Amino acid sequence: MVNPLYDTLFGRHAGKTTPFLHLPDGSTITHKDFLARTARFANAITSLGVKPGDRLAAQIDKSADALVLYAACVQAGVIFLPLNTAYTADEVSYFIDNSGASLFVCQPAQRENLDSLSKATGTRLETLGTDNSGSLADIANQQNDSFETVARTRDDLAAFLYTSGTTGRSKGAMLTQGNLLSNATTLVEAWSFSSDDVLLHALPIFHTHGLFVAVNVTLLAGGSLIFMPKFDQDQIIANLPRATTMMGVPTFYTRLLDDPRFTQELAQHMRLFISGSAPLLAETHIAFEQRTGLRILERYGMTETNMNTSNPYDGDRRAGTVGLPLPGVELKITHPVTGETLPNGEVGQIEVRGPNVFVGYWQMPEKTAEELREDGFFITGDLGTIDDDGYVTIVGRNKDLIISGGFNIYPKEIELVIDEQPGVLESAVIGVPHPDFGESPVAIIVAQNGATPDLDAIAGTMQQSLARFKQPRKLIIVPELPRNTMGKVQKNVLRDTYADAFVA
Ligand code: MLC
Ligand code: AMP
Repeated sequence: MVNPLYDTLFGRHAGKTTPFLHLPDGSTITHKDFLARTARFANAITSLGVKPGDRLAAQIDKSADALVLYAACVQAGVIFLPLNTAYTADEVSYFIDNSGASLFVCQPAQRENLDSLSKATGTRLETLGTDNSGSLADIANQQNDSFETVARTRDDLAAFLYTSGTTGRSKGAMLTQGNLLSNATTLVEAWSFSSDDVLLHALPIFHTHGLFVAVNVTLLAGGSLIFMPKFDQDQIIANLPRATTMMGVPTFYTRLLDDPRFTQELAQHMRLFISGSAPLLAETHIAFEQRTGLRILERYGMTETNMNTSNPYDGDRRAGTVGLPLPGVELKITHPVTGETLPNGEVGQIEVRGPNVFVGYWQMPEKTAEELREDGFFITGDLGTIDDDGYVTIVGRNKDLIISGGFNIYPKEIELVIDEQPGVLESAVIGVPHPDFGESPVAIIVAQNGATPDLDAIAGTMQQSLARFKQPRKLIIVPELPRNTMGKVQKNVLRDTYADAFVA
């Protein structure tokens, strides 16, 4: 194979006039047309001087062309770096600078806002809209619809996904062609995907879940996607009858359950509902089964590892567990201090090894060494147990992380911003239960002696520097933070104290 990822996911569909994308306006894009447009984009980025191994960063709205851009990068051997559209210019500038991207593609409306960033980093800026608009689309429209696929091996890098860290500094997780391919192959088999599948796609495509799981699996199986711009309850209800499968974060399922239109009749034809990226409460799993007669299949993954475990397709899908290690994935529970493997039933840190595990963080060898052991096991930072049947249950996290509606929020990043504000001595950001997002951040702030921090001004500053989903919905001033005898802030105490912060 010239380029394993391109050939296996995209090239295999050459010439097929069957639909690949069903768009919200009722139109469809066939595999053949998708590949022709991919070639135009591959020509376009190459004509701009982007070479194999270069990084192309994209912060663009979800659209068919956004997916084409991903395919074009794979075909041209360019490393694809998708970015959450919620990120502010401050956040984006770090990713562009750190990755050394040679091309940054943003939404047309953002060009002016991001122009100075592009000048400061020396990165070329082009734009791409959702409707064949933007400077990159203009260039692509002038190109040839064939492109000589760039040769790659499974060890070549295919994508960088930035993930924050407990120090507040984001790290670029480097994923190879082999990482993505092995996981897609495993999942097609594990979840019985076929060319008959029509996946209702409402996830963003800048993360593992929406891109490397939902899209790659469907491509490999030869199925099609109902490609929706975002999760919209009415649209989901309207499109369910045409779908056979759906993948979502738990918020998708709790929102559907809150909707009386989501009935057994509407859902019963569905082959499979899959949940991941955040804990699906056992009560949600049970309520879903009571409503529809179907059991959600919960799986567990990470940016760095793709998917690690899954409940069985055929067999017992156990509520509150993330199922069994996927074929080819080794999983063990270890002691957080000694690293020794613990017996079944004991809580420890979850470590995984397999062809799905990334190769390290971009230009951060020390960070890589802290989490990726020399023997190939990756320390996930999640805490869990394995039972005697091999089912894994996640019971907590060994990392200070909040997951809100499937988006990761690292408290440190927010605390660093708050601590710099006038009148603030220190802060602690904690995640507490939220009825819609599962978890949501609350900022607990201690004032400097005699000062009264302006909470509105703090919220305003956060708006400038932090994506909306990271901004705590509640800021609370307290006289002091609870500390243990070592002086460490006891976030568990704060989480208990403010557990009801979002209870209606
Ligand atoms: C949007 N908002 C969020 C938010 N999403 N706030 C907190 N957490 C979120 N996840 C903000 C909006 O900006 C808006 O702000 C307000 O909340 C209400 O917006 P909404 O319209 O209700 O939200 P919506 O647009 O419907 O988005 C919610 C969502 C979305 C859950 C559908 O966040 C989503 O698609 N999440 C999926 C994330 C995902 O794909 N994760 C996979 C990571 S990969 P305001 O100012 O208007 O109040 C991974 C590996 C693995 O984890 O295992 O899969
Ligand atoms: P990310 O870095 O965005 O890829 O998020 C990965 C993290 O999401 C994991 O380390 C887990 O903490 C969490 N996660 C993913 N899937 C599940 C799940 N099914 N149940 C609980 N947590 C999950």
